[in-house]
Amino acid sequence: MFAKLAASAALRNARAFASRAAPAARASAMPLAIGAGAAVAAFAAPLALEGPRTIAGEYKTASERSFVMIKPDGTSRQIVGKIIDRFESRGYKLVAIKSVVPSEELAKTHYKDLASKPFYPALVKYITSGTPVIAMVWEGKDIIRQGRRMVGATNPLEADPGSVRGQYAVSVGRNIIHASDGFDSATHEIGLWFNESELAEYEPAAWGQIMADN
Ligand code: IDP
Ligand code: MG
Repeated sequence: MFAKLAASAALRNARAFASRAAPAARASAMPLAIGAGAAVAAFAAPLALEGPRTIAGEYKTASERSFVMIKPDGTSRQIVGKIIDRFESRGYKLVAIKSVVPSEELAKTHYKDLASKPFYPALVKYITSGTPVIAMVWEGKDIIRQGRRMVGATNPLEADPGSVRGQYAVSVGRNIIHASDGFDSATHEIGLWFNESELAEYEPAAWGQIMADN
């Protein structure tokens, strides 16, 4: 019952977001919230979004958004700031951030496409170990593709040495970080981990310079 209510609330939120033509006209920006054990409000993700703009912004524009998560090993190793710095320094916009100790239901939903894999039970156990993950939404031009490049290949052995996994990880089972692998998954994952009211709408000082095409 709760899941159904949460799903319809999340869907309503996402649709309301999708229907907004002018993001600048949106109501007051929400403050960024970070706090251990923050509750995750929407367990069931809004999937059936309409129009080009979803909770993940608009693909291939400066409003594109990706879900990026520092996994428990990244938090435990105290490299959260270093990882955030890479995205911030590159010029991407931090739209939302919170510390979450994921429930089993949330972890299983997030990784549901991998449910048949032999490593799935261990993966869920690792994500729900009790050490928080840092759930984030980053925004900007090509953030989905660029985010994947910055994160590096799934197996750190194949990750570019300049990537997060290439610099900080050695094992595929402890690869530090997650980033959405496409616009559909970004829409699904942002909707799963965040309510629309948690996503800030603001313009960083150098945004126009950084996102300019000419
Ligand atoms: P991704 O995180 O690069 O998108 P996926 O294939 O979606 O990679 O796998 C999700 C996560 O599952 C990986 O980041 C890693 O934590 C874990 N994983 C993937 N393949 C393996 C494996 O072969 N052994 C153990 N864990 C794995
Ligand atoms: Mg993946």
